[in-house]
Amino acid sequence: MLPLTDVTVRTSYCRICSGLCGILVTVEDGRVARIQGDRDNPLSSGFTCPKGRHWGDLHHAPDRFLSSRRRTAAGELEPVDVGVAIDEVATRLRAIVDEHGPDAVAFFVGTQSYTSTLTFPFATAWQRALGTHKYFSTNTIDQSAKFVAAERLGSWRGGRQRFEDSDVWLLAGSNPLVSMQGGEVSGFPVHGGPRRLREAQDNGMTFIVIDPRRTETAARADLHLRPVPGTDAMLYAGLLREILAQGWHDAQFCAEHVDGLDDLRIAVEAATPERVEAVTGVPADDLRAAARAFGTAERGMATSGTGANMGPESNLAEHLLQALNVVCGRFPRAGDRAAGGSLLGGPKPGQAAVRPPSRPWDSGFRSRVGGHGMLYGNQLPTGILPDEILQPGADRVRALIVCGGNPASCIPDQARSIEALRSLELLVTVDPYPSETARLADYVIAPALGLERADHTRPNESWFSEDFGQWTDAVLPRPPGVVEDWEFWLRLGQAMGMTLRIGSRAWGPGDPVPDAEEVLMSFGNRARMPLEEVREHPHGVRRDDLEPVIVLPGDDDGRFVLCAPDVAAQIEAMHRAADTPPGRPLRLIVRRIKETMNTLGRRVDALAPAHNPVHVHPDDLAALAVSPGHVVEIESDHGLVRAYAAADDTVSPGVVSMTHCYGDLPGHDDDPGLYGTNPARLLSHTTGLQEINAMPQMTAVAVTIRRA
Ligand SMILES: Nc1nc2c(c(=O)[nH]1)N[C@H]1C(S)=C(S)[C@@H](COP(=O)(O)OP(=O)(O)OC[C@H]3O[C@@H](n4cnc5c(=O)[nH]c(N)nc54)[C@H](O)[C@@H]3O)O[C@H]1N2
Ligand SMILES: Nc1nc2c(c(=O)[nH]1)N[C@H]1C(S)=C(S)[C@@H](COP(=O)(O)OP(=O)(O)OC[C@H]3O[C@@H](n4cnc5c(=O)[nH]c(N)nc54)[C@H](O)[C@@H]3O)O[C@H]1N2
Ligand code: SF4
Ligand SMILES: [Mo]
Repeated sequence: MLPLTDVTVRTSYCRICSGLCGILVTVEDGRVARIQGDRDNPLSSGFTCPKGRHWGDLHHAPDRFLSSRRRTAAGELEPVDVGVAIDEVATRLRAIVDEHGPDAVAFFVGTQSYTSTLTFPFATAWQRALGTHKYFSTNTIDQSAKFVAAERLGSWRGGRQRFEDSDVWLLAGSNPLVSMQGGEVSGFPVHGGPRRLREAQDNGMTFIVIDPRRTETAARADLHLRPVPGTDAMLYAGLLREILAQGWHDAQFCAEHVDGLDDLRIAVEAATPERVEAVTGVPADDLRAAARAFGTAERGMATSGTGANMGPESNLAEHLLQALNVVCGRFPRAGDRAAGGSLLGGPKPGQAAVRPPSRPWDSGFRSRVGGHGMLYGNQLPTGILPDEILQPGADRVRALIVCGGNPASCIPDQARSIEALRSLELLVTVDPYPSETARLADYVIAPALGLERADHTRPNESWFSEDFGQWTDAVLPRPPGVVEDWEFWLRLGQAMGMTLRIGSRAWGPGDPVPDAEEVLMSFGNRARMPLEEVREHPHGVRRDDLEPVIVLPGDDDGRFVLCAPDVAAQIEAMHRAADTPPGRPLRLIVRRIKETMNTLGRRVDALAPAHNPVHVHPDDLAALAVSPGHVVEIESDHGLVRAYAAADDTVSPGVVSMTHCYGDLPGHDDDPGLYGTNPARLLSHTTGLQEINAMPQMTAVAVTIRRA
C-alpha cells in the first residue's frame, strides 16, 4: 500500500518582520514543504523575501527547543515540563521579590514579540501586577530618540502626512527597501515600497535620501546626500538654517503653533552651507538643493531610521530633523486624510493640534543607575540594563525574564553584557533556539512559533497605507511541549499568585487559561469590520470603500518648543565638537541584510551568509593592502573583532559597514568563518550614552582596520 500523505495549501502571513507578507504555506504531513508569496494578498501582492520563504526551515530547525529546559547542577540544559518550569521560576521570583522588592526583577522584550497581538498586553499586564519598574526592550537600543524628540519638541496630534500625497520626502538613515521599516516609524510605505515610490516620483515627488551608503533605497533617490557618518545633526542644522534664511518656512503655522523660532535661528546660524560641507562632506550646493526641494514643497516630511538615531548625537539629530517638519508645518491639517490603516482597531482620526512636550522623565521614578526617568510610560533604557545588574544597590536586578529577544548578542559591549547576564541569580528566556541568551539561561521556555499560532493584524495597522486586515489560523499543529508567549506571561503571573488585568478582563490564580482565539477575537471589539467577517477573507481584506479617517480640527492650544535650553546647549556643543579631529581613520556604520532579522536566520544554511563580512570601499582596501576575503582586525576605542573583508563601492571611502547580531558567545567564535562577527563588541554601554534615554552610539563608530 502506498503511504498516505496529507498535503494542504494554507493561507497565512509572515510574522518575522513588519512586512507581514501574505504567504501560501504548503503543509505536508504537518510540516512546511514550501512557502510562496500570496498574490491574492492585497497588502503584499505576492511579495516575500528570502526569510519568509525559509520560515519553514526556522520552524523545523534541528536545534529548535520543542520542550522547555532547566539548567542542571552540571550545567546542562535538561528538558522539563513547561508547567514545572513555570512553577519553579515563580517560586524563585517570589523569593527574590519578598526579600528585595519587585524592582529586583526585570524583563526584556525583543523584536520577535512585535508582530504578535497578545504578547505585549500580557507581558505588560504581568509588569503592572508585579509593580516592577525594570522593563527593558529593544526600543531603547533602536530609535528612542524619536520619543525624546517628541517629548522635548512636542508632536502633532493628527499624526504624519501621507507619503502617497506628498511632493517631497526626506528619508535619513533608513533603507526600507531591505528593512521593510516605515509606516509609523518613517512614513515610508512598508508595502509595495518600490512601486509606490516610483508612482510618487512619476507624480512629481522629490525623494531625498541622507545616507553614507548608496543603499538599495538611496539608489532610487532624486537627491542623495552622503554625509560623513555621525554628522547628521550638523547637516540638519544646515538645512534648517538655509530654509529659515530663504524664508521657505511656514510663517503662519509657526505663529500659530511654534515657540522658539528665533532661538533656533540663532542656534543654527553658524551652520552655513560652507561650514556644513567642511564638517559633513556634503557639497554646499547639494545642501542648498535639498533645502530648496524640501522648503519649497507643499507637502511631505523629513523622517528617519536607525542610521540617524544611533549616532553620537542621536537625540539632537532627531530633534533637528523633526524641527524641519515643524518650521515647514508638514503635518496633516483638519480635513486631511489621516495616515495609517484602520480596520481592526478603531479609527484614530487625531486632531490638527500640537501635543506639547511633557518631558515625563523629569518626574516620577528614577533609576539608581544614571538617574533615568521612565520612557514610553513604563520602560527604562536598555543602555543601563547591564549596570542595573552589575552595580550593587538596594534595587539591583537579580532576576531577568527575556521574551523574543537576545540581549546576550544585541546590547553594545557584548562581553560586559554577558558578564551581567552571568551574574544574575535567575535568567529565564522564552526562545525557540539555543540563542546566546538561552545558552546562559537557568530556564528556557520553548514557545510556539508563528505558523503554530492564530493571530491578526490589529496591532500593526499604523504600518499600513490602507485600511487592511487579516486573520490567520494556526497552519501547523502546535508541538505538544510548547506554549504561546502570552500564555507564558499569564501562567507565570498566576503561579506567582498575581491577577493579570487587561481592559475589563482579569485572570487570577486558578482561573483557566483562556483560549487564544477567544482572546484574539476580543481584541477586535472596536473594529470597523467585524473580525468574524475579516476571517471570511483568508488572503486578508482591503477596504477602500470605507469612509477615510479624517483629521479633526484641533481644540488645544499646545505649542511646539523648538529650542529649549538643553537643546540649545546641545547645538552649541555640536558646533564645538565638529572641530575635534576624529581619533581613528574609518567610520563603521549599521547595515541590514535581507537574509537575517537581527539574530534570526543567521544559522539557517540555505538562507544567510555564514559569516558577517566588513564592507570596505575598494580604494580603502587597496590602501590597507587587503584583498577581499582576507581576515582583518577591526579596532574601536572599546574592543577588537576579526572579520572577513569584502569590497563594496556602495560605501564612501572612509566608511565601512557591517550588519549586527552575528557571532557567538565570546571565546567560541575567534574564527570569524565559524559564526561570523558581532560588531556589538566594538560598542560601549558605559561611555558616550545619550542623556535622558541612555542610548549608546551604535553607528559612525571610529575604527581602525588592519590585516590580521
Ligand atoms: N532584513 C532585515 N530587516 C529588518 C531588520 C533586520 O535585521 N533584517 N531589523 C529590523 C529592525 S530591528 C529595525 S530597527 C529596522 C531598521 O530599519 P532601518 O532603519 O531602515 O535599518 P537599515 O536598513 O540598517 O538602514 C539604516 C541606514 O542608515 C545608514 N546609516 C548608518 N550610519 C548613518 C549615519 O551616521 N547617518 C545617516 N544619515 N545614515 C546612516 C546605513 O547606511 C543604512 O542604510 O529594520 C527591521 N527590519
Ligand atoms: N551593533 C548593532 N547592534 C544592534 C543593532 C545594530 O544595528 N547594530 N540594532 C539594534 C536593534 S534596532 C534591535 S531591535 C536589536 C534586536 O535585538 P533582539 O530583538 O534582542 O534580537 P533578535 O535577534 O531579533 O532576538 C530575537 C530572539 O527571539 C527568538 N525568537 C524567534 N521567534 C520567536 C518566537 O516566536 N517567540 C519568542 N519568544 N522568541 C522567538 C530568536 O531566537 C532570538 O533569540 O538589536 C540592536 N543591536
Ligand atoms: S521577513 Fe520577508 S517575507 Fe516575512 S514579513 Fe518580512 S519581508 Fe515579508
Ligand atoms: Mo530594531
